Amino acid sequence: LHLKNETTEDLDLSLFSYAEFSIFDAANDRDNYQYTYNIATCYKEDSYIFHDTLYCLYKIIAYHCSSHQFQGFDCDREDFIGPYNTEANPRGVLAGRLNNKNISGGNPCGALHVDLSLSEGKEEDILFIIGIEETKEAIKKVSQRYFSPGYTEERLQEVKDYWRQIFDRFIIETPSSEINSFINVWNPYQIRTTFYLSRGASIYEGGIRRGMGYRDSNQDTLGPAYQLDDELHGLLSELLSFQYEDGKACHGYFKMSREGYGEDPYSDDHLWLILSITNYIKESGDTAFLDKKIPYYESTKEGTVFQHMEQALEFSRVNYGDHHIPLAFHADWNDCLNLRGPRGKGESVWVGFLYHRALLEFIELCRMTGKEDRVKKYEEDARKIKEIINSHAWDGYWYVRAFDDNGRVIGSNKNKYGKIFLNAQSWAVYSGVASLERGKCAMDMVRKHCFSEHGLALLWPAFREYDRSIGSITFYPPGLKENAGIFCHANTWAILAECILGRGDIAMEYYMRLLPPHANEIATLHKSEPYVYAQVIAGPEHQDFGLARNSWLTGTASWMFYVFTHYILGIRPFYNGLIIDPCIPSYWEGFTAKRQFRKTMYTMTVKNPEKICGGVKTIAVDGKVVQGNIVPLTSGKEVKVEVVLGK
Ligand code: IFM
Repeated sequence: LHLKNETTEDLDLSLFSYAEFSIFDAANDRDNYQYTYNIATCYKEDSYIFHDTLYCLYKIIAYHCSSHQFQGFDCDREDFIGPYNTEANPRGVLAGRLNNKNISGGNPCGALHVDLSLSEGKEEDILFIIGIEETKEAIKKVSQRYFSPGYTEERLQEVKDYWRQIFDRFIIETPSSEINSFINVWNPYQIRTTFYLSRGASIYEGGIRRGMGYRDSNQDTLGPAYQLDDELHGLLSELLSFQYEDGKACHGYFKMSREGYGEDPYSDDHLWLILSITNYIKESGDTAFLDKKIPYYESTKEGTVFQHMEQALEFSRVNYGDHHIPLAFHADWNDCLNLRGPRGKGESVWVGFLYHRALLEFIELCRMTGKEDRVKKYEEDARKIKEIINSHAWDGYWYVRAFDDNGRVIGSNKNKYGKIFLNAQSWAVYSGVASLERGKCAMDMVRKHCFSEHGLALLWPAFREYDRSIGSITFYPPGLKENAGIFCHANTWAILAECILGRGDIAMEYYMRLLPPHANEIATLHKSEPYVYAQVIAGPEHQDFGLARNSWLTGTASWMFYVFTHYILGIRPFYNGLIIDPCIPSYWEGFTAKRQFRKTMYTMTVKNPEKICGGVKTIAVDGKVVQGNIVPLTSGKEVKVEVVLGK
């Protein structure tokens, strides 16, 4: 804490610190009071508060201390906060004195009372430390180090430098200052968080409930791939080790116990592997990863990464329903579309799109890594699923979303509720299944039925009656979450689809609706933090239309970064170079970007003299014009790229 007395008087101040301790298992602390209230130990010894409950089992001591001598302390939350009070008006602070009482049993905390005189114009640093170590000797050593002059500032500088070198890997300057600050700082910070935590632990997510989500973690690698090298390799290897021999994957897993869950498969989990692995190889050039051997989850058998990928595709190839569309199983990306039914025949058109996209990525990978012999087979699989979807799933103006166990269509104009689903249109385009004509028509219908001032609703109209054969989506209130909420994650794919269609103005409009700083203007309605993405915003059919919920751990973060940088700016790592293919709003005059790719830093200037959305006219690399729109790989440390858009 840095204090400066800017008043014209000398001040006598009382400072209070407060840290709640967990008894090594926060969930148990919260719901097993008969135990936790009778086991806590917390006490003052020398100038420390120690909390060593269960030291015998875990050999960990938590502590709290200050660089300044303290006049008083509390070790029990009830003592410090006081009956009927909260952290907003703690009894200890109101009374100006603490109880100086050790506890044996109770609700452990560390609170310190430091008195400080600060004369006019003076400033002073006060350090409060909370930490854990194995022994009291270690605690003393560590804390004394932090108390030595300059040490803490140096450590803080290290943290700042650490983030600076991450942010410096991708710095942009566009005509929008909000976008610049978001892409240069906030979005990279959030995608790092989701990379580590998946949908595990946050104020909205109980870590022990879900652990690492399988589909989630795969998607969480897409955005931050440019920031991570070994760690990305590590996470992908871990994900592959939670895949079964037949190709399906666990739905989630716990890192420390290595337990996976979800034997009853979801229809999409395994397919995301193809997208995450190909993205990793394009970014890193690490084709050797394909030969790495990794065991399957339920057996001692190992397969190479390439074999794991083939197995994933195989699972979707052989598990199809009456229309030859992939089986829906328990659910697909939409956890709440539960279509399997008693016959197990529900089909997911959306998984068909994901499967087709995965096939295209895999075919490209085979071509670029000398595995030409595999190409024909997968091209044939891709041709088949594309044809099947186009003949069974086109509804006239858009693609349907699924078929239930009885073959009833979902996401059709014939339905009363859920006539059109956003994902079925955006993925029709992204997957490469839709023709340009159908793709444009489907996305126009999205604009007509799902678009709103706060973003795109996941479907229209919301379900208003419980329907067992469609699943839990039908019991959410209309406009919330998967039942026609503005699911931010799914909005990213609409932006992507619009870029593929070349409609940069629409893509930017959708992007800006969800950009968190935009929420500053509607803060009292939106309620979520204006510097992170939230999972969902209440949709137009809900009374709180515009209210955001579940910020931080959402796939929106990774995909937004990916879509903005790969598709709007159009800077896409590829196996043999950096693709430049912007799809920007026509009113932008251009932008600049500094982007690390492999070992090289690319400084790019993109000019848009004709005020168009996309289409590269010329690219010059270090002053030399190159053909096409791929900046070739180089061993150089820095490369200058000048791009002019034009017809
Ligand atoms: O796709 C899921 C995700 O895995 C967890 N949150 C909800 C999403 C949509 O159902």
